[in-house]
Amino acid sequence: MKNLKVPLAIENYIDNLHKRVTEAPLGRYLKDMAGAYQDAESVLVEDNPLVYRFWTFEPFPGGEGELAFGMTDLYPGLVGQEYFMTAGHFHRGSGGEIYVGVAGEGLLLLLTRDGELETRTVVKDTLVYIPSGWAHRMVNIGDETLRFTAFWPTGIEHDYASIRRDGFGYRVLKTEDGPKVVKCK
Ligand code: S6P
Ligand code: ZN
Repeated sequence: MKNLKVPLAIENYIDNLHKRVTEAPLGRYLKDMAGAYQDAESVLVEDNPLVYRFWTFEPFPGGEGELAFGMTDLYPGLVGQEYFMTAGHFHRGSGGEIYVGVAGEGLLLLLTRDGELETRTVVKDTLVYIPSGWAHRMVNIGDETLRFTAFWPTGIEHDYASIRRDGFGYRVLKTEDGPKVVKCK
């Protein structure tokens, strides 16, 4: 068997995945992604909240056809009317991904480079297939931490720059009638 530095089995993986992947999770604070929100500056005057943390595991060496995986904890919160969300990214070139909801309630935004949008609600045990070519951003529309696991091909590059530059085209706002997806002007 190839000597991949990857655990072949993780028992009770929801509780243990984060202990078996990157030693320290990556934390994204509001300041790291201020441009993603319409009204980050007014929050940053007072506070710089931790929006989410994520752990990733890339098998090493990760030859073609291997899989990377990870887990994200996206905290509940608002920036103005906008829910806490991930930065979101495209995969450069080709490469799909699978998200599986573990806890909480999320809305996954999927976007093509032509601006076509799809949304899917993600709760515990929801599996979403993210086709190659679609950017993905998770939004926490619930009151508790949204936890999801992700599986994607090794060797792909994450393109954050496109979303940072062009935005996602849509915002998810908290309203009296629940979450509302609005097109950015
Ligand atoms: C990687 C996968 C996730 C995200 C994580 C954080 O392909 O989509 O592990 O990296 O949810 O989101 P983002 O947009 O900051 O990478
Ligand atoms: Zn991805």
